[in-house]
Amino acid sequence: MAIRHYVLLATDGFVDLPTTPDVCPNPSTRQRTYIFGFVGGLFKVDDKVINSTLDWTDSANLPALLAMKGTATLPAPIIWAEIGDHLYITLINLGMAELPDLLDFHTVHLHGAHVATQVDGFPETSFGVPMWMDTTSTPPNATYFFQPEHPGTLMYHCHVEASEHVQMGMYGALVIYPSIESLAMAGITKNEITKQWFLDGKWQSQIPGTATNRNFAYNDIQTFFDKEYVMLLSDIDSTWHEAVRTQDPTFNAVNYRPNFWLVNGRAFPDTLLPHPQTPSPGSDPDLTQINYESYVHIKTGNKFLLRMINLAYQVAPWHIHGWHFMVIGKDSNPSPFLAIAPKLGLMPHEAQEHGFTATIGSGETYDLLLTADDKRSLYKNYIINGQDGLPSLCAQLKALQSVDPGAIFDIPTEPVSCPGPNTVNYINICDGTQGVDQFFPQFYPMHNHDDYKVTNDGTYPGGQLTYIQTDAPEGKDDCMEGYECEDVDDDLNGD
Ligand SMILES: [Cu+2]
Repeated sequence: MAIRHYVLLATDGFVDLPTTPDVCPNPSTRQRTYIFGFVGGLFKVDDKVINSTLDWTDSANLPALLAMKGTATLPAPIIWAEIGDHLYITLINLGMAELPDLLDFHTVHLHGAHVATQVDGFPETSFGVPMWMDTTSTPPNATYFFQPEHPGTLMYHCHVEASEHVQMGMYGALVIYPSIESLAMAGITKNEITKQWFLDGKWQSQIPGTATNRNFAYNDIQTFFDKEYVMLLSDIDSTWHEAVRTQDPTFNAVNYRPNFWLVNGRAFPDTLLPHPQTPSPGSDPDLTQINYESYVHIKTGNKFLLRMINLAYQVAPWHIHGWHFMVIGKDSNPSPFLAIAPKLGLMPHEAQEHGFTATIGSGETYDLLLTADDKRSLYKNYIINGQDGLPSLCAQLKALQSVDPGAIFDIPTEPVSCPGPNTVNYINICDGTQGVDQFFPQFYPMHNHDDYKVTNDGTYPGGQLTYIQTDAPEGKDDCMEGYECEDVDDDLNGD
């Protein structure tokens, strides 16, 4: 159990949205869009100060806090905690750099949290935090408190004039992990000496010794994941944003017509770039636990969790290529099938909710678990050698390339560095220039299946689209015949 204390500062800022599909777009082609948002982040964990600048009670910090006015980010910082933690969020209202006369209150509503109404952040039934006017003294503030009882994926947003403040960008992800204690109550334990995980005393060899309680989405052994990604969806009507910036009273919110669709605050192709809010590696694990990266990068065999959050004003049919997902939770409740299947003696694939498109309404969250199954046993022979009288796909691609070199697309590999990102295409991979396997990496898109939302103001591709890069299985890069290598893993079933 920890006391985790965040400080959020409400203010405004701008985002530069891409208008072309170039992976490293020219700054001159970007559309500058006005936003509201929160800055700040984790202040303290117990007595350990993470970011001393956020100590608003220290008058020496007042200039630095004031300098954050106008620096709003999209989305707001991720907030996370574990079951049993005391989560505190102090809100300070910096006011708007662009609109100094806008004296709106702000709040923090922890969407989906079982909190008392006093700290629910709905101003009409509680309170708002007024703007910091006398900047020679410490800012007015209020501290919200949340005692998380259930793991899961939630969100937070300002609830003042929510139609406008949410659209303007005052939102972020809220993630609650199981604790060691909550896992133990579900029979899930780890021997810290042998680094083995157990369920009701039975060794779970599929869970690596490096896993922690934060590799589980819920208090259920089936919710283990190797990697996790937040996919926070939102949309923007840039006409509305401009009307707020110019304080044009003629804009009517019921005429909402979005023209940009975002994943973690960015539209494709920015979704492939390193997220500006990700701390540098090696910094405090309290800061690096989870981030807003949206280019999913995994190894074959990994289990990866997509924490889908919809803060858009439109329903998002989220479609994932490559594999079917398993719905392990919705709105921070574990899927009932997780408990039912073992009782009926069924395997997960026999009694779980699976799919390839999740329809996510505004204010909903879904926890989608995927396993990057190895496709080599079914597909590699055809692609490399040809089969059933058909020539290899590699030979077909070379024929296409000779007709039009542009027909073979260069795919930016993660992490994408600009300018001059590394790219591969399937001619390179067929030629074995990516290692001896001739099959990896693989790339799968995932996107909003209202495909006009895979545009930036009508220009395709853009919007709510990102990729999953899948590399060869761990430690088997030099494995010539992949499916034979997989058999080695299958021997480790722990029985
Ligand atoms: Cu607000």
